[in-house]
Amino acid sequence: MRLREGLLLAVIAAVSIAAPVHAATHTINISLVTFDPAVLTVNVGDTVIWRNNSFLQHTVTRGINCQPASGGFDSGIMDPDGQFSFTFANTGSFDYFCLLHCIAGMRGTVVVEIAPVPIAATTWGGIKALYRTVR
Ligand SMILES: [Cu+2]
Repeated sequence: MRLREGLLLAVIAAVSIAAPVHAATHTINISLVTFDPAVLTVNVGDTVIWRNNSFLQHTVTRGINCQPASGGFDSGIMDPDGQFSFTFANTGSFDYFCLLHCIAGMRGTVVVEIAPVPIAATTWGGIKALYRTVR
């Protein structure tokens, strides 16, 4: 009986080992006067990189209706081939625009969600267990 309990504890310990956190990196391409994709959904902790693939200067400025938000991210002027990155630590919907071309409709949104918790199922002999991997 003690041996079986010990074995069960060992199995529980094995599945409790933390899985590595995999924060993803996403790219938004800037071409002419558009952000592509204009709406991007990511998970908390992910990083977004905006790459200026146009021949124009642009900015990535947090705000809505062409009005910068206080305390938001701002790339400043990005020259052609420049890039800007930002890591999203909180959930929410983050509107942004280009200061130079907002009137022309150069706007985008990053939607940040909580990463789904993976659920796994395993069977050992007659024991079936559901567990979540620790992130
Ligand atoms: Cu622009």
